[in-house]
Amino acid sequence: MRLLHTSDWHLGRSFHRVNLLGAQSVFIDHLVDTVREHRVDAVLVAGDVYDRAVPPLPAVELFDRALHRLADLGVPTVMISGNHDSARRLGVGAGLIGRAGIHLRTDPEGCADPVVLADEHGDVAVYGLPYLEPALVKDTVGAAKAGHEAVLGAAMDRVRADLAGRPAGTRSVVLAHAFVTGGQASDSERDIAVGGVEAVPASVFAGVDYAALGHLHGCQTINERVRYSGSPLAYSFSEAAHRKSTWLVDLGPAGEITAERIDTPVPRPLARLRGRLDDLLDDPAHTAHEHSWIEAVLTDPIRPDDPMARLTARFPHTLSLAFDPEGREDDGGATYAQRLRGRTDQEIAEDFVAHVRGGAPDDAERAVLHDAFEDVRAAAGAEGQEARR
Ligand SMILES: [Mn+2]
Repeated sequence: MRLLHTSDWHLGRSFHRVNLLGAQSVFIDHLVDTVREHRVDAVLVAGDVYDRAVPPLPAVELFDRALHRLADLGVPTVMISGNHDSARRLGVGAGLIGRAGIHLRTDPEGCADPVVLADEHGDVAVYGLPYLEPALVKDTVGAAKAGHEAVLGAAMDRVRADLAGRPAGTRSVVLAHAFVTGGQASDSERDIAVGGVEAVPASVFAGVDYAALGHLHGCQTINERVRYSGSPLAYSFSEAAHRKSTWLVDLGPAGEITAERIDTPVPRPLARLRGRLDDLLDDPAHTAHEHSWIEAVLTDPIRPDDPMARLTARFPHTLSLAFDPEGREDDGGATYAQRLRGRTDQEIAEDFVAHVRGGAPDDAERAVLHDAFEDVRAAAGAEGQEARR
């Protein structure tokens, strides 16, 4: 059985000031062409269909067109909600859409209720696990505690129990939206760590033939059977070196896996340039980037006049401009973004308290900050994933 694995479409997302809807529409065309040309048997979309809970209307319309085109192909599709989606909103009409062969799995309650496909070698049970927000789904999935590993582990226990009751030789595929240990993050995933340690070991997927993952935006192979497709488009300059793609996965008669990367269309390459303004404007090495989307960091010791206008004369698609003057050692030279990079909300808040008051928060104060983040997170997730009781 031939599967096409993709994720993290983030329909409605823009890239700096560029609206990406046109590029996202080109990706949908490419997806439909790939399904047809490679005779794909099923499409798997591993979450973050939309960029936000209430997406802009043009993104909803693009999704609607995508659903119609996938349904017209007559190729079954299984989709899950990611941490950016509102599971409840995305799931509206799922029963009706399912009759057209597009199976939207947004409810944690149904994680052990697979879409059963078949080929000449027998059944393939496809389990769609929507993004599982620990605090909200702990009871639904029967987890002992509210951590990412605990809830995903409990959901997978249910999957394995269901699979054990199916005919011998039934092959299995899981879709999940999670941060698996060993995966490489970029700057465009929304952090899911506030609910506890975010990383889950790949061993949580033991017992299934293929885990089609979403969340991390770089295409990557955790192991032969556990892979991320990554996003079809770059959503931050940290992805400048990514090769964007989908996975074409062949599932053999006994569950053997062979996978091939299919590159997605690139609307415009990305480049990160660093140096003095005059050097960036003169260096022939940068000719190849003249039509790229540019992130420039100027290192001139004294900030040059009108840098954006001068830079765009050579690089008309400059989207980001920052300054990092040479020879400045103290951290006052670091930009706000640089100082926040790689740090948790909790760490930033604790430093803020220490900065404004001149003393680090004590244990009780740290607990107050922690609870406040948890409350905000639960409230933000509640619209999409109200705990079912
Ligand atoms: Mn994502």
